[in-house]
Amino acid sequence: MSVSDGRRAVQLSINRDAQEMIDLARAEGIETVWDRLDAQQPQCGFCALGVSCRNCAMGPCRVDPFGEGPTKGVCGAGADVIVARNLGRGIAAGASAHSDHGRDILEVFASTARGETTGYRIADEGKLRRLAAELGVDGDQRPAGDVAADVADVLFDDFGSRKDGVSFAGRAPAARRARWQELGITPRGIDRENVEMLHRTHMGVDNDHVSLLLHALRTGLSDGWGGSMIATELSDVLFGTPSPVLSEVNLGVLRHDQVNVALHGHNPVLSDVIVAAAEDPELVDLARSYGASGINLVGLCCTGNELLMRRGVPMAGNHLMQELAIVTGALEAMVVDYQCIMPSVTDVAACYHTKIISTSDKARFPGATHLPFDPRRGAEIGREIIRAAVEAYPDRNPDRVHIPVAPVRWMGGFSVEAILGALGGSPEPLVSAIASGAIRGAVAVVGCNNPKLPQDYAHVELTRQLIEHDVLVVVTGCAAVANGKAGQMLPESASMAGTGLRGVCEALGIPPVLHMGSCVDNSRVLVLAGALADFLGVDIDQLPLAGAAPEWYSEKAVSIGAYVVASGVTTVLGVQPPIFGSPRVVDLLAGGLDGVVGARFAVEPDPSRAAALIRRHIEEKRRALGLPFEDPDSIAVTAPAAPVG
Ligand code: BF8
Ligand code: SF4
Repeated sequence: MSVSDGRRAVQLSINRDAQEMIDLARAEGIETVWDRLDAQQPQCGFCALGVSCRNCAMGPCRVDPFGEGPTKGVCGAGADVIVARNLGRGIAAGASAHSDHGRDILEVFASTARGETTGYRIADEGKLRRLAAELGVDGDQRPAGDVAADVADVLFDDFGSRKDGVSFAGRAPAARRARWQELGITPRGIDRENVEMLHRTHMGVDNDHVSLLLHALRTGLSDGWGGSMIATELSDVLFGTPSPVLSEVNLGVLRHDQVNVALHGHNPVLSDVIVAAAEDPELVDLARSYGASGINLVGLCCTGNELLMRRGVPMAGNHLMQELAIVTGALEAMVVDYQCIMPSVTDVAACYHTKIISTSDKARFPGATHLPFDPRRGAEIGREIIRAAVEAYPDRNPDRVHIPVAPVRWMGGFSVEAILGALGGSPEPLVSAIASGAIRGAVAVVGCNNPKLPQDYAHVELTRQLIEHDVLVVVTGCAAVANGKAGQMLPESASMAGTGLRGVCEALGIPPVLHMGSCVDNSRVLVLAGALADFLGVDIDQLPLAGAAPEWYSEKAVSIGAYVVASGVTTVLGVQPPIFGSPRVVDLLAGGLDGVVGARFAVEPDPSRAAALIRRHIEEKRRALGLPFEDPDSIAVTAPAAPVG
């Protein structure tokens, strides 16, 4: 095992919990993601530029964007086609991941409607009936189960090929829908767009990079306004629509004296029944019989966000904390569903008493205990999992337990319903605060951690500078967890904001950084943007909004970027996507797209520069809307609070 200590822990993460655990892992000879990144150096330059292709057996091929080597693959594809095809396939993988998660929720929802599940119920009947009305299902005077069954039928059709548009695309402003129609990128069916992306990228199908990229946007839209939105909306109906909730975050949420169970992954269908099982008196008594004072559930990544949003479950950490949570020696079990779960967790767990419990037949982990999820036995499986975790407690070695820090308080639960609720039921107060300039605009800071960057630095610094300059920030996914750890997500964090934003937050009792949920919940951001645009009678691209994915790593994040931009919100990426082997693709995504969908991508790894770029963009939008604006050219790059390391 190669355990590199080339870079000091303080260079790898801005958080003390991560730094201490990285040092401990090194001392114990346990390999982590940073060691493996070092071992991969130098990473392939062709792949980094997006100009390698292995789509067929005449290849693999790579083309030389500098013209010194071959400029065409064996089939004749040049850099433009290869880069666009690779990007399209990445977007299809990301959109498929989100949308298959959406389908899983839909299946449990449909089974619950038919009374076939245990441990599930319709938690938000009001939302169910609102969805029914929106989808043209008769929701009045009928039992909730019947309404839910009909809603499920309508949404199952969104996955197929029978429709001209997925149901929730109707939520986008009329001007946006007209633009999609004109461009031929209205998402028709969720599976259809993804399959068509794979078809088009087979050798010898779509050989035009512009056409490929447009379909890539359509594929992304089938995620944002399709699969992800279905996941969010039905999770709200099944598990409750989030409302503001206080909780705690970082590795300090683990308890010395309790059975600690981390729920990791993305899908709340199982984790929700586990929450109930952890309160089962028989299992709590079993934990006590082993000398523990109770059962402590904590979240990781997006399953953690789902549980925080609806249940206030504490959050152990984001993406780069999954191995380090095990290194605390305090984790009895890590229950995993799917997505973003490193294959290495079983290797790290093998060094401790920690059980990895896999729960999805789609996501198997050699070395894990597999307790597959079945909604008909939901409650029973939840108890089996908690029992397995409790039974690992006697094997814990107290001498190896190291819980590095005290937790930080944070607030989650800002669904669109909760935000509108805080505003008194209408977007009007937010719109007037933006119109007056008290709030300059709003930015969604989203996405992952990436070991190529110091963990959380870009999230926290970008957010710090935006709120300081009166830009409201909404967050999801691992970005949210970063901001939470930095203490930016409490009502009292309003003191970190500029005078205008601070005043609004204090008046409403909300943080300047609003947690909108997991990554599929970026669909909430779309709904909010659509509601603001509708309220003003404009299209989304006219609003003073932006997106940022400062530390993204996953294909899902690329899909999110695609649908956010295609919905009219310019987005800044902090990690370079593999497109720079084709100047034409770069020109289109970072420039030409503005004339097509009214938004574009930018790449800026430095958070201070990214903040300046976003603020200039927001002021441009304000100017175009006839609102008071600051001269964009006068906005300078601000020094960071404290450089990392
Ligand atoms: O879906 S932010 S690292 S955990 S991909 Fe993954 Fe990225 Fe985290 Fe959630 Ni989203
Ligand atoms: Fe090479 Fe073309 Fe096959 Fe890709 S599709 S591997 S570029 S021959």
